[in-house]
This record gives sequence, structure tokens and C-alpha cells, in this order.
Amino acid sequence: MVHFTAEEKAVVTSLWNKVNVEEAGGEALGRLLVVYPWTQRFFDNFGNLSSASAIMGNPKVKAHGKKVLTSFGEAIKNMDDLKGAFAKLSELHCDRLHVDPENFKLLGNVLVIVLANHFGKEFTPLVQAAWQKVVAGVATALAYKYH
Ligand code: HNI
Repeated sequence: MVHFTAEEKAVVTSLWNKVNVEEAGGEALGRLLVVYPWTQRFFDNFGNLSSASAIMGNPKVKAHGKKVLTSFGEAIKNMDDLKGAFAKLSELHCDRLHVDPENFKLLGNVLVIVLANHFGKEFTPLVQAAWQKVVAGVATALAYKYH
């Protein structure tokens, strides 16, 4: 399992405290659905996903993105035990939702791009490195209960 240094925890937390989960969550999930269109099949009850602008403006995408990113916040509070923090959600995504765990990596990388866009120069290579570890750790933790 990934290990985070005190410095990595500090840079991750300080950036996270400035993230607007509603805005960034909607943007990350929306971009996932635009960039990797096969992920749309998990959200066939979300209404109009027929174009990039329809997806980015879709209120259900925004609401679910907020939910996902809020839950992502648990990772920031539990960086020493991502596996424990996401055990229940891993079961849910596996047993009930049947989401291919490859998609967790895709969402993590999209989130990094959203953060980079938003924070610009503040998102230094070191900050990015710490965040890439977080998103990889969350993806591994969410895939842990798959069988
Ligand atoms: Ni995910 C529901 C968290 C990635 C498809 N997901 C949830 C819920 C949380 C959540 C929280 C709500 C659970 C509940 O209702 O009890 N999802 C997360 C997190 C990540 C993630 C933290 C990764 C960082 N989920 C993904 C990905 C997909 C995905 C990549 C598909 C591409 N999730 C779903 C679907 C649901 C879901 C589908 C159910 C949606 C609904 O309400 O119908």
C-alpha cells in the first residue's frame, strides 16, 4: 500500500482545503464521461449525455461528481489507511455496480488534470507527484474487494 511522507500529506491537505468539491467534482466526472465515453454506460439514468456540453451542463453529473469528490475527501483524512476507508465502497462498486476498476484510475487522472487547470502554477511537480500517489492509492483501495 502507498505510504505518504509528512510533507506529501501537508501539500495534499493544503491544496484539498481550497478545492470546491461541487465544482471540481462535476468537472472531473463530466470530463471522464466526455474523454472516455464508454464510462457513460454506468450512468444511463442520468438523462442527456449526447454531447460534451450536454454532459458538462447535466445537473445529475454535477450532483454525482460532488458526491464522488466528497467521498474522495475521506482519502485525505485517511491517508494512512486508504484500504479501510474505502472497503465498503469497494464492495459496492464491485458487487452492486460492477464498475471495472480500471475506471478508478481514469477518474483519478482526470481529477489531477482538473486540479492542474484550476491551481495553475501552484500545482508544482511536487504537488502533482503527491496527488498522483493519492489518486493511485484510492484506485487501489477501491479495487481491493474485487474478486
Ligand atoms: Ni462511484 C456511486 C464514490 C469512481 C460509478 N460512487 C458512488 C457513491 C460514492 C462513490 C460515494 C455513492 C454510494 C452510495 O450511494 O452509497 N466512485 C466513488 C469514488 C470514486 C468513484 C470515491 C473514485 C475516486 N464510480 C467511480 C467510477 C465509476 C463509478 C470511475 C464509473 C465509471 N459510482 C458509480 C455508479 C454509482 C456510484 C454507477 C451509483 C450511481 C447512482 O446513484 O445511481
